[in-house]
Amino acid sequence: MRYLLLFPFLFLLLHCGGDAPAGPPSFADRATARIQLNQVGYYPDQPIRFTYADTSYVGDPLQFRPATVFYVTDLSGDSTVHEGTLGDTLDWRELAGVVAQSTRIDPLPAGEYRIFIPEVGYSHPFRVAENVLREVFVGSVRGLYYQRAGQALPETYAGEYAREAGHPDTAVQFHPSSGREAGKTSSPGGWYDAGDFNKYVVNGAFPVGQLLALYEDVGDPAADGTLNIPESGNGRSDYLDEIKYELDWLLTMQDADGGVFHKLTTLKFAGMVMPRGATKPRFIVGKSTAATFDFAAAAAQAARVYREYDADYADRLLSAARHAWSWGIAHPAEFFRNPPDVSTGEYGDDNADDERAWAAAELFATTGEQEFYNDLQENPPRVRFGPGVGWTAYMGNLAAFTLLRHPDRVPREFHDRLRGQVITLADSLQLAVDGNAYRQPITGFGWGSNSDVANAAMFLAAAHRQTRNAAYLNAMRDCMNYLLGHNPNAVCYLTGFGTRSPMFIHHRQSAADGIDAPVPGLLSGGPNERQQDKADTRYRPGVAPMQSWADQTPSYASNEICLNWNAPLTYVAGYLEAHQ
Ligand code: G3I
Ligand code: 9MR
Repeated sequence: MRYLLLFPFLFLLLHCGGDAPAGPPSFADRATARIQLNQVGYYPDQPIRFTYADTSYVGDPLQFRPATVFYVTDLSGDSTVHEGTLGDTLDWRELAGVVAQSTRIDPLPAGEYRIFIPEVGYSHPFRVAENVLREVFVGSVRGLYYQRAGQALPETYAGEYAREAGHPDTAVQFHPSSGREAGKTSSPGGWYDAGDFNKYVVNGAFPVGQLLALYEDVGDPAADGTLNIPESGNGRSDYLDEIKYELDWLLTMQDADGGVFHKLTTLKFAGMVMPRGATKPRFIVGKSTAATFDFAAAAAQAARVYREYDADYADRLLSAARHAWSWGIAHPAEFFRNPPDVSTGEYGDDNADDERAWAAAELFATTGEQEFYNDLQENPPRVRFGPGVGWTAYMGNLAAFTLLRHPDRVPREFHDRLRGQVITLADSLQLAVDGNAYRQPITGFGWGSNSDVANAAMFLAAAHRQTRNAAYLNAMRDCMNYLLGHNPNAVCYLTGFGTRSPMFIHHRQSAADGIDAPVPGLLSGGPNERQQDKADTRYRPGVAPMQSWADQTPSYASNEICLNWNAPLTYVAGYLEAHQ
């Protein structure tokens, strides 16, 4: 124990030579990336899991020197509240690029702490508290507010990230691929998709569905006045107010025949400028089966959720959903590909079965009508998970989640079949979390891999809703630990949270606003072993899949932000907050 009283100064001597400077160590430059943990915090009943790893990427992990003892100190590092021995040495080089010791500590009392390992250093601080993810939830929803197109963000709501409006989108040209004669239309509002200024129906409706699922699963997670957005104080849920900003835009993308246009974009990506500075002409491009069914699904789901918020609005949404459904079943194979003169995001998908199942499920849950149930029998939801399943196929899971949410409507045999599929897949995800490096569920890291982790956690929530099995909730918490800092990059991937978070996201406003810190509450895409942006990005040579991430603005393949990456994070944080 005597060692503990001296260790801050011994640590400094060991690592800084000469006389230890007076006073406690300044931690800003003392926290080491070699001790990795959730940099935001843990619930009072949640074990603390941290990993000590050799992250000297260019070094040889086999030179890793295992440590034996660790100490939990208070925030100052001056006093010890717990000590223990580290876990066995694990060879995680193939997936995570490290040799490491992963250690579990029993839950700690509420407070602020650090981990100290002699000869290694201190971890970033972390909290133990009730509602420890509330700020992450609020921040992640506010991240969507910062994505509002066509609206100035005043300082009252956006603080230092206040900006002028860009992209009014009130005179948008029809591209020939839309099927409409040359002309213009008004399609204002909605959220920018990601680091770019474009708006895509597939990736607008999908995150809306995930966000509305949280409302259906836990109730209103952000009541009036809790998000500090312009609608705060209007007597309605701030959460639904914010989502309505996207829904209102989606409604403008429906054609007179019920079909839904695929996207609203410039012909090419804009430069890294502020919204106000991006003035190239914008076009309504394409009209697709996937966009139409995704729109039908989100609108039908919203018709349920907004019923009390605004009955007329709910009726309008349901009518639009029905109209879109009719067009979709009449045009089942209108698959989108960028026209030759368009090079913005594609969100192309040559299989609309998942989107159709999602639309049928939401329309059946909202209306109870046999047509939609019959279609589900012909095209049952495909319950599945894997790297990259996100915007291309996660809709099958959303369909299952919705049908399980309505046992009153769904015949028992169908309900129980879906329930069994969800629980079986959730069990495999939970086992993966228990067995994988850094206790997260994936072994393939593609574009937006952080959303794969969050989507897996959302899937675990669906099984938890059916069984109340705490193991699923614990696995969700492990996924959140990974996203918030328990990873080989030792980074909290949500901008503005934790101690070490992305500073150079691929996000035009953040790159152009003259403010060092990026817009907060945006989830970086995460490690991507394919490195599609390697012509513009300096990845560390030979990095393992889980390390293949670069905090560099040009890295759109690992460090962009995107609506369908924030949405599952929002869901998981909101669900965990509601089930502490
Ligand atoms: O579908 C295959 C799957 O079968 C395979 O197992 C998997 C292996 O990783 O790859 C899957 O295809 C990937 C596809 O996304 C679907 O996940 C492609 O490799 C991958 O290149 C593709 O990346 C997409 C990227 O655009 C390029 O098209 C991302 O998912 C998508 O999030 C991203 O979206 C962009 C928008 O276009 C523009 N706005 C920014 C946004 C985020 O970067
Ligand atoms: O900024 C664009 C980002 O939103 C897309 O996800 C990405 C892939 O489609 O493309 C980015 O734009 C880059 C383009 O693809 C290549 N030249 C540089 C552009 C800005 O980084």
